Amino acid sequence: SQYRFPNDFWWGSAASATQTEGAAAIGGKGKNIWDYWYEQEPNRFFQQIGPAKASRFYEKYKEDIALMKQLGHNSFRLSISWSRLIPNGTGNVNQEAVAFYHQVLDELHKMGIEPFVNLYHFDMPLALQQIGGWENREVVDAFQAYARACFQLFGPKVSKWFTQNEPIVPVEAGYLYDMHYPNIIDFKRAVQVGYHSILASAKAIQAYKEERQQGKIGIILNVTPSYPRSNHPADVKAGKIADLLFNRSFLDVSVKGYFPEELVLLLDEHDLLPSTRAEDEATFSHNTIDLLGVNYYQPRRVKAKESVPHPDAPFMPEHFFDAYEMPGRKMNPYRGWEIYEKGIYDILMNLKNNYGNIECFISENGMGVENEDRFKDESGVIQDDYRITFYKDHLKWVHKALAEGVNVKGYHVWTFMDNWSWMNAYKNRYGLVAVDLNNNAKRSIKKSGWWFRDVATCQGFS
Ligand code: BGP
Repeated sequence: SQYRFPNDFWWGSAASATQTEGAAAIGGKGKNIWDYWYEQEPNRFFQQIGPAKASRFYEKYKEDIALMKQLGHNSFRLSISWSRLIPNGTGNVNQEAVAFYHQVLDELHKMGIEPFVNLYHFDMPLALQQIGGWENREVVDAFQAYARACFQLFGPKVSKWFTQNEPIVPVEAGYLYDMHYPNIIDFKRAVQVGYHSILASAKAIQAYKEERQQGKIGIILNVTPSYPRSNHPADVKAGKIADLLFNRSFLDVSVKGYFPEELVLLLDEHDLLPSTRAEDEATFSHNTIDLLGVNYYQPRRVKAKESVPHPDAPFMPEHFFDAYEMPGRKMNPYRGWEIYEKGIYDILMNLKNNYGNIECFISENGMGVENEDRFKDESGVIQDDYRITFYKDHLKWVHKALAEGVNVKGYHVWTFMDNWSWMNAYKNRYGLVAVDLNNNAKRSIKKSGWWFRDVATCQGFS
C-alpha cells in the first residue's frame, strides 16, 4: 500500500474511565467531581445519561475487548478511575476496583492487546476537590501515593503508563472558562492548578522510578499548534504567548525538565507566578518523561490583540491575543471544530526539531458528529465515510513525519466506542463502534471500525 507503517506500529484507540465505565455507585467507587456535578446539576448536560451509566464498560468490558480485537487493535488506552481505586482520594484501596482492573488488564493481554494505562483523566476525587483540588499541595502528594499504588498493584501487567491526559484542560475548563467543575474564573489560581498538576506528574514519575518499574512512563498532551494570523511581529508575538501558556507550560517541563524562561518572565510580569518550593526544581529536572502522547483535534489560531476588554473584566489569557477565525478554514460540519490535518505534522516536526525527537505517538485524534444515526444504511450500519476521510487525511501527515525521521510509534483514535463527554454527554459521537442508548447500550461496528481493522491489519492503506 502507498501509506505503509512499520510492523510494530501501535494501532488502537483511547478511552477514559469516567466516560465509559458507568457503575459510578457500584463496586465500592467513591465520587469524583463528575459524579457529584451531574447529581447537582443534571440540566447542565445535554442528555439525562451521565457518568453513572455512561457506556457501561464496567459490565461489558469483555465484549468490548473482543470487539477491539476484531477491529485490529494491538493496543488500547484506558484510564484508572482514582475514585474507584481509592474512594476518598487518599487512604484505603478498594479491593473490588483492584479486581476489576486486573480482569480488564488480563482480558486485554489474553487478546494480544497491549494496555496503555493513564492515571488521571479530568477525574478529581470529590473528597480532594473539597480541600481545593490541584490548588492544594496536599493533593500532589495524594496523587503520588495513588500512582505508587497503581504501579505496585498493576506494574507487572503494564509497560506503558501515563500520568495524566491533557492536564491543561482542567486548568482552562475549570479555572478560566467556566466549563468544568469547580467553574472558577481566576487566572492566578489557574496557574497554581497547572503548576501543582504538572508537579504531581513529575512526582508520579519519581514514584515509578523508586518502584523500579520496567516499562515506560509518559504524559498525554494536547499540543495544539498556535498559528498566528500573519508574519506581522504583533501576530507572531500573540502566537508565541498562546503557545507558551497552553503548550509549552506542560510540554517543556515534561520533556526537558524545566519551564521556558519566557513563560516565567511573562507570568512574573503580571503577578501570576504560583507558589513553589525550592526542591521542586530538582523534582522536575530528574523526572522527565520517556514517552509522549499527542492528542490532536484542531489548531489554535490567534492574532494580535485588537479588542479592548471591559475594564471590569477579569484578567485572562486573552489579554495577550484574540482568537482568529481564518477565512476559508475547513470546518467539521457535524460538530463545529476546524479540521486542519497538517497540524498533526507540524506538532510532530516540532517534537523532532525542538524536543530531542522524543519517542511519541498520536494518542487521540478523532471527529465528533451529532445525530449520527442519520447516516445508518438499511442494514443499520453507520456509514461514517467522513470519519474515514478524517483519519486518512491525518494519517497521511503522520506517515510523512515518519518518513522524515520523527520518532512516532503509533496512532490511537478517539475513541473506541461512543462515550459520555464532559460538556456534551452523548451529543457528539466519536466511536469506531456505536452505542445504542435506547437499547441496553448495544454495540455495533461502524463503517470506520471495519476500515480501521483493515488499516491496522495491513499496516497501512492506499
Ligand atoms: C479530549 C479529551 C477526551 C474527549 C475528546 C473529545 O480533549 O481527552 O476526553 O472528550 O477531547 O472532546 P468532546 O468529547 O468534548 O467532543
